[in-house]
Amino acid sequence: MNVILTGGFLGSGKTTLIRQLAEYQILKGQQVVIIENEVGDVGIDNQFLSLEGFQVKEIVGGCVCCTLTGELTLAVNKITAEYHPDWLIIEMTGLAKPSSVLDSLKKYGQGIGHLFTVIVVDAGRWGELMEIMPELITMQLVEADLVIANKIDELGDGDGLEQVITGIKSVNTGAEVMALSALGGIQEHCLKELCAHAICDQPLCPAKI
Ligand SMILES: Nc1nc2c(ncn2[C@@H]2O[C@H](COP(=O)(O)OP(=O)(O)OP(=O)(O)O)[C@@H](O)[C@H]2O)c(=O)[nH]1
Ligand SMILES: [Mg+2]
Repeated sequence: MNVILTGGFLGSGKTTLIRQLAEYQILKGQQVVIIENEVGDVGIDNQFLSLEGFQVKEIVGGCVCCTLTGELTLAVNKITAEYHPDWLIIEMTGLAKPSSVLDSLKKYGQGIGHLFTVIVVDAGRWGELMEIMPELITMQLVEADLVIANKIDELGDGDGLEQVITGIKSVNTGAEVMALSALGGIQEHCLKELCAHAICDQPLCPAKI
């Protein structure tokens, strides 16, 4: 089971990405389970995704990066034992810091092949968010294997795409950056590349599925 841990600030486009990613993997004949974590007692994203036919497990009422880290590990191990899917996609809350989740999954997660971290950035609000909450955005970005610079359709007069990419690279030199607009539909070659990266220990390896 390969795990894609997805993070990024509130409203950056995590669910919009995950919906298309899971759909692509299922079309390729692979089994996918999604874990949705939401701070409130009622999960919205998981309800929509379940209605759309995806296999979704919800963890609500707290954040998997702090109070509910144990719950996440238990859920992952249960999914491994019961379904053993090809892919497990985890959506963290927008305020989650991925490092503790990664530590916990690496120590206690069972049946995990590759563990790949994708951080989604709202490119249209890059300058604003880096000004208002640089610590959180930085803590998310430093753990990324791949950064999705999303909402490039919303790049306005402020930051240009080059500035956003340079900013991301200055925080995490090792991460790949993919710029796109998830709302308009992610191109298949991007989804293919993302999946290939997720199961490859080398950066920029050729697509495998
Ligand atoms: N303009 C634009 N809007 C987008 C894009 N991707 C997502 N959105 C919109 O941004 C809003 C938030 O998207 P979500 O996918 O729910 O974001 P999220 O990161 O899962 O949000 P939370 O789970 O609440 O943190 C929705 O209204 C999406 O339709 C994009 O590429 N461009
Ligand atoms: Mg979401």
